[in-house]
Amino acid sequence: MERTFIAIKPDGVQRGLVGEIIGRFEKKGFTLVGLKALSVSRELAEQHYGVHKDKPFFAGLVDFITSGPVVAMVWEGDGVIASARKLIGATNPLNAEPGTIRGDFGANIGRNIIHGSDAPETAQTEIALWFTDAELVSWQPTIMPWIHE
Ligand code: IDP
Ligand code: MG
Repeated sequence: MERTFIAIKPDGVQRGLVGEIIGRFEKKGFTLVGLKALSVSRELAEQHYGVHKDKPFFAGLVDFITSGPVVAMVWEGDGVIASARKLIGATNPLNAEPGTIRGDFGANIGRNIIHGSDAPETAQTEIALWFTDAELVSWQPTIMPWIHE
């Protein structure tokens, strides 16, 4: 079963959006298999955003993600990687559709509330970067036959 890495960034946590965001993934029918709140080290931030290290916004991005608590999660489900990106919305919240998390709650590209893996390879790398195997729980919600045929 496919898994993706999702992180509520410090702006989402500070603004009290943790419950709202988790609720959207739950109600969609995905399964929560990992969850923790943490202070992100600069080392973890720089590794996580390594692909952007030459971008002009990299330093600000690392400063921001290390500036307050982050809620890191792993969600499981058929097609969850691409579907989570749709639930999250466009990178710039001003371009994100209403009904998406960034579209409903964001107003600035540097404060876009949430991260989601963009492809199977990045999902695998990011899950391994943020979670140990022991922190992930494999389980089958009993309601699953009503969510997935
Ligand atoms: P994504 O989060 O939608 O995958 P990426 O292009 O991977 O977007 O960029 C990673 C993060 O870097 C974004 O979520 C956003 O926080 C930040 N970012 C991207 N582009 C800009 C920019 O032009 N200015 C400031 N921050 C940016
Ligand atoms: Mg990205």
